Amino acid sequence: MAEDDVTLTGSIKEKLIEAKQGWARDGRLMTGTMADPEQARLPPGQRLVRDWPVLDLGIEPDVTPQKFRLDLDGAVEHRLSLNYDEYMALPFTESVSDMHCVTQWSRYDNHWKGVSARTILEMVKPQKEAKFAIFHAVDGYTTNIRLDQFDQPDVFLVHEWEGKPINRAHGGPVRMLVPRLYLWKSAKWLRRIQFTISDHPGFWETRGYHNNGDPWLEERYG
Ligand SMILES: Nc1nc2c(c(=O)[nH]1)N[C@H]1C(S)=C(S)[C@@H](COP(=O)(O)O)O[C@H]1N2
Ligand SMILES: [Mo]
Repeated sequence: MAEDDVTLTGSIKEKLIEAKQGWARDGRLMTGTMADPEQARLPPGQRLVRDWPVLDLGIEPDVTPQKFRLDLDGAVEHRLSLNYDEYMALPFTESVSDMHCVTQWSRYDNHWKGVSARTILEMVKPQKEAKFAIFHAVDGYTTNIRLDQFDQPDVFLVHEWEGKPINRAHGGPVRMLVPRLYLWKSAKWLRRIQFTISDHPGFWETRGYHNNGDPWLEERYG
């Protein structure tokens, strides 16, 4: 696996992970309200920030273009394994979307550039039985969404934010962006998208976070 030779710095924030699991158990940050995304741009319990905070498990992999690899596999007709140049040769789309983190910050009007999920789907052609997309990252992080949530016009593999390459702390060179779900569903340092028939709850989903993560339904913990 390519991640074996990627430099990892820092150490896993065990204390932070335990604290967040505790919050999930206690239902911390829950307002108990719901909102309609058509009516309310800011989901319940969220507050706006101007800067983009960094959140991770304490390890920030140094994925250079030379070490970059992206595997698209699982229940698909065409498996693909792309290096950096092959990724950069894919058709790019620009988009603007809001992001919402379960730790209660939201940031509006982020400008992204990347490859749309629908372009990926056209290339790999999931089998009829495929129902989930599982994101795997270089730091070992995983997260899961349903295939119908992946197959949306605002879902992207992104490599630019506000006109600049996404930096290492935010998951560069390439991360996921699933803007209508809490940001923990948007894997940084994307290494693999696995299309599966059965669900595979990921890092936070198996530590008390909600399996779906819709901010307007306040699906923080589940
Ligand atoms: N690979 C990886 N992706 C990840 C994480 C992580 O620890 N590793 N953390 C998730 C969580 S909990 C959040 S809130 C967002 C934070 O993204 P940001 O640091 O760019 O704000 O990344 C998500 N994607
Ligand atoms: Mo998070």
